[in-house]
Amino acid sequence: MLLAPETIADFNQQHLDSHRRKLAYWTDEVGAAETIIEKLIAFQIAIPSWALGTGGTRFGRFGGGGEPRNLDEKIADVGLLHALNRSSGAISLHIPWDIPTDPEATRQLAAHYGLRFDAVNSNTFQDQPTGQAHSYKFGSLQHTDAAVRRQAIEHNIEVIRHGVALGSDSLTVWLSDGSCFPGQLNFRKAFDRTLDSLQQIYAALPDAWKLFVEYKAFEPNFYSMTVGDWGSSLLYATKLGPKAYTLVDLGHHLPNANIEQIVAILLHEGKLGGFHFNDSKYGDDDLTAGSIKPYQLFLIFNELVDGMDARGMDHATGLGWMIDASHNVKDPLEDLLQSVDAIQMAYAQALLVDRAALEEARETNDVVQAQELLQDAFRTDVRPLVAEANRRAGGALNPLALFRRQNVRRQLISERGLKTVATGL
Ligand code: LRH
Ligand code: MN
Repeated sequence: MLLAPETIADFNQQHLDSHRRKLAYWTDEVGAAETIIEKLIAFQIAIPSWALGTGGTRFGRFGGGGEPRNLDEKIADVGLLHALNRSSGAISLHIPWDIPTDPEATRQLAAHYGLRFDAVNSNTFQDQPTGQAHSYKFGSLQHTDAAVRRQAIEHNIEVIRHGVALGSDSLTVWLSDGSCFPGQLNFRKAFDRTLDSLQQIYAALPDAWKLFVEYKAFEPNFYSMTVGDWGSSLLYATKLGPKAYTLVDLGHHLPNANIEQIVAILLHEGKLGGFHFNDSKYGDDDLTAGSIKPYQLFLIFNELVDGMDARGMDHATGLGWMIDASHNVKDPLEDLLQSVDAIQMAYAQALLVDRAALEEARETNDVVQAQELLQDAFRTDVRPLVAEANRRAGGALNPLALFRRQNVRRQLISERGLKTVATGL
């Protein structure tokens, strides 16, 4: 056991006095503190099974050692994150990178760490070395060849079967389909073929399941993407039916897109299914959430709290909260701890916003006051609340500091070796 509960309790005991001093401001001054702490405890973020190693880029990969060699070790790593912050209580699998060969054993192992399975992800953006008759070079669900579309549809239905065996209740479909050059693709035919293919996948969904249609502006196609923006994703999800929703990956937008406005409208339409949280400066950089544009992450949560309350949605269970990241220069587990922390802070700050005063400022066009109300919340240090939520849930006051103090990576290297490479990105 890499992290015994006593180790966490000892760590918290050593930091309790300074924590209590910081928390005092909150519990004394801010009436909402208790509510925010309870909401943070309930708020669980799914960890991607494909982001537990050092993916690198096409220019190079600089592994840090001790990477998980199989699904069981991946579940153990997510279990470790969850033990540290008690906010990573779910894992999102990617098939075939992480096929659960013994789903019941996998389910029990996950339950042992307090984990459930969030959305399962299909993969028709790579050709598998074996067992795949047709190439996805020119796409999958859009492909001009019905046999290729059939193969991709069958794969998605198989992924649903894996998900059912694990207790998941949603499928995320991200398509790399599109074109690299003008003239290459008949956009209308590609749309119709993709819709028809998605309809066959939709028809295979169990009753209580959701289908998340993830859009992306570019990469690996660089002229058009067949599900290229929120509008096309919304169109597919609307034409598919009530179990289909859009999925917002923060890195999948063109530069300077107003993602918080997109989120507000999709939520208002009842067609927002969930998120792939990360951050980016240029493209789909898959960087640590909140590391480049923390104010944008706050503004997104501000729209989420506003819109979910307007629809009476439960914050913790109403949407799919998932991270999608890949790592080049950071320890994958440290990076994920930072992302969960940033998401918790953005959520806590959004819960601080005085919504009645904000609405009044908006209705009276008091632009300055509206900005002041948002920035007051964003400029408020909510870290003591996040730490207290972690502590009350049995986690560490400072998960990253304890991860480092315990030399977890060195322990993983001694257990798994320096050269292990995890499947995924
Ligand atoms: C595509 C994407 C998608 C996943 C993949 C790992 O860029 O965001 O969500 O399937 O990354
Ligand atoms: Mn994604």
